[in-house]
Amino acid sequence: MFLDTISSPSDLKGLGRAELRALADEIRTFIVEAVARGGGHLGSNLGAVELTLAVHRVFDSPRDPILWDTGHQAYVHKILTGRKDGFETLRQADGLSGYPSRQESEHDWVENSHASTILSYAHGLASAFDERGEDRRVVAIVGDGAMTGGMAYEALNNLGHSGRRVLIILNDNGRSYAPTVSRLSENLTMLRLSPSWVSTRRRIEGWTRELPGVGGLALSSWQGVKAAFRQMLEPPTFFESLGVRYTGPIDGHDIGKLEHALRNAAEYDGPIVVHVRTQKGRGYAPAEMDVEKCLHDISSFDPETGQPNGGGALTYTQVFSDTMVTLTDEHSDVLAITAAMPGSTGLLPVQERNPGRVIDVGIAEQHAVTAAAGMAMGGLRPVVALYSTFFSRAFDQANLDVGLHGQNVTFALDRAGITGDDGASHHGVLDIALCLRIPGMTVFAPSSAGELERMLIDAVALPGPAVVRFPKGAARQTAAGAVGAGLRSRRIRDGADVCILGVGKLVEAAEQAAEELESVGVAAAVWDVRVIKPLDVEMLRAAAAAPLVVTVEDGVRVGGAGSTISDAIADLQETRLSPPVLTLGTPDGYIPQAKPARIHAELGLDGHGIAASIRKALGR
Ligand SMILES: Cc1ncc(C[n+]2csc(CCOP(=O)(O)OP(=O)(O)O)c2C)c(N)n1
Repeated sequence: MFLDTISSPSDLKGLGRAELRALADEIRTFIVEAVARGGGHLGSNLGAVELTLAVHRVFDSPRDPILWDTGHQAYVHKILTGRKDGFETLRQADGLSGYPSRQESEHDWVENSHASTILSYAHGLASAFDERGEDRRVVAIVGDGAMTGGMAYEALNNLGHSGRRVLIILNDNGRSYAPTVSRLSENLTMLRLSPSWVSTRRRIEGWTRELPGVGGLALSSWQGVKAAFRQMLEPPTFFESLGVRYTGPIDGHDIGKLEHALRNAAEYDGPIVVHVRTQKGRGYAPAEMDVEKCLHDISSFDPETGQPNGGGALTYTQVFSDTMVTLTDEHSDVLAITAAMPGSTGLLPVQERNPGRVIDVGIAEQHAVTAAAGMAMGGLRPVVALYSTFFSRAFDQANLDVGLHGQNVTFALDRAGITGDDGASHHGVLDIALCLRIPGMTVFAPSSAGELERMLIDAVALPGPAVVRFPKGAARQTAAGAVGAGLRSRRIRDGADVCILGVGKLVEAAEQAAEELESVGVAAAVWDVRVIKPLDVEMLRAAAAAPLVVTVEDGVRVGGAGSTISDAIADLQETRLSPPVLTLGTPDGYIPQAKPARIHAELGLDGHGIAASIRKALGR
C-alpha cells in the first residue's frame, strides 16, 4: 500500500507516474470505505484525487496556503497531510472534521463551509504576503458550483484590479449539488467538450496577425469568426476582461498534465485561473451513475452497491416536498426557489410534477431572496427553500428587500437547529434570532409533520413575509387533534407549578421534561409556541400567571424566542408582577460536530436536562 507510506506532502515528491496512479486508486477505495461507514461528502472528493496530488507535489504547503472553497472536497488533502487515521472518526464527536479545520492541521487555513468565499480569503492572504515581502504562492481551489456565488465575482473583480498573485484552480465538474446552473458554467462545459479550442484559437490568432499584407484584414474577418464562436470564447474572455489570466482546460485526472499546467501558472506574476475539468464521483460506479448528485453527500451506505443503509422514516424535508407539490398543484402563483440544492431541499418532485415551478438560481442565496421579492411584487407567491445556516447570508435581503417592502415571500428553512455531523458552520441556530429582528415577519416553528404542512399552507396565504423553520431528519408524527390553527399557540397540558413553552423540535423534549417532573411531584403546563412572532397573547397571559416560566428552543438563547417571550410577558399591561422566566437555548459560541441528540443532552436541551434546570430553579 502506497497510502501507508504517505504522512505528509513531502512523501509524494519522489513518486513516479505509475506509483501516483496506484496511489490515486488506493485513495479512492479508502474514501469510499470511510464515507460508507458514517456518511460524508463522496462525489466531490473522488473527483479531486489527482488534482489534490498534483497540487501537493507542485506547491509547498503550508508555506504556500492551499485553500479549498466550501471545503467539502478536502478529504484527499487531509489524507495527504497526515490525517488518514482520523477517518475512523470522520464527522463524529471529537473526531475528524468533514471540512478543513484549523485546529486539526497547519495545512488548513479556512474552515468556513459556506460556498464562494475562497477567492476573497486568497486575495487577503496574497495582499498580506505582498505587504510583508513574503514570497509565497496562494492557491485557491474553487468549483464551478461555487463560481455561481456572488462573492466569487466580487473577489475576481478585485483580484484582477489589484494584480495580486493568486493561483485559482477552477475545478469544473459541471455540477454543484445538482448540474450547475450558470451561463459561465454552460460555456465552461463547451470548452470541456472542445478542450483544444483555446490553444487553437491562440495559435490561429498569432499566425493571422503575422500574415504579410493581409494580417490586419484577416484579423478583422477573424473577429467575425470569433463572434460566431462567442459562446465558446466566453470563459477565457470573461476572466481576462477582469484582469485574471486564463489557462486551460486541463484534464483533471492526468497528473502529469496537471503538474505541468500548475508549474507554468505558478510562474505568472498576477492572478491566474487554471481551468481543470474533472468528473464528479470518478472511479466509483454508483457515484458516476447518479445522474442528479453524483453522490455529492450521503449517509452511511453499502460500498458494494452505493445504496444508503437504513432510512425509511418520514422526514420533515419529505413533508415540505409533499406540501409544495399540493400547493403548486392548487395555486398557479406559487413557486419555489432553491439556491443550488433542488434535491436536498425536496424540490425535485415539485419540479417533476409542475415543471417550471422550481427555479434554481445557483449558490446565490442573496439573489434568491431579492428575486423572490421581485416575484412577489409581480404577483407571484414564492417559497424560498434554504437550509437555515445559509439563510444567514441573505439576512439583509430578507430584512430590506422582502421585509421593508412587506412582500409575500415564504422562507422554508430546512435543517434548522442543531444539525450534527457537519459541525459549527452548519448548525441552524441563528434563524430565529435573525428573523425576529425583521419587522412584519411571521415566524413559524412546527413541532410535527402535520404542523409543518399546516404552517406552510398558512405562511403562503399570509399577505406579508413569513418563515417556517424545521429540523433535519425524521418528522415527529402528529397525534390526533394536535395541529394548531392560524397564529395561535397550542396548550398541550396543564400544571400549576411551572409553565414550559416549547419551540419546534423541542416541544417533544418539553413534554418529556413534564413527564419526568410529574414523577417527582412537580406539575408542569406545556405549550407548543408554534408561532414565535407575533406571539399569542393567550399563551403569554397563561404563562404570566404561572410561578415560573421556562422557554426551550434549539436556537441561540441570546435574542431568541425565549428572550422575546420574556420581554413580552414583562410588557403585558395587566400583570403587576412578572414571573421569573428561565430561557433555555443554544449558547453564544460555535458548537462542534456530534449527533444532535448528544449535543442537545450536553446543552441541557433534552427532556432530562430541561427537567433538571426546572428542578434547580424551583429548588425541588
Ligand atoms: C452558501 C452556500 N450555499 C449552499 C451550500 C451547499 N453546498 C455545498 S457544496 C455545494 C455545491 C458545490 O459545487 P462545486 O463548488 O462545483 O463543488 P463540487 O462539489 O461540484 O466539487 C453546495 C450547493 C453551501 N455550502 N454554501
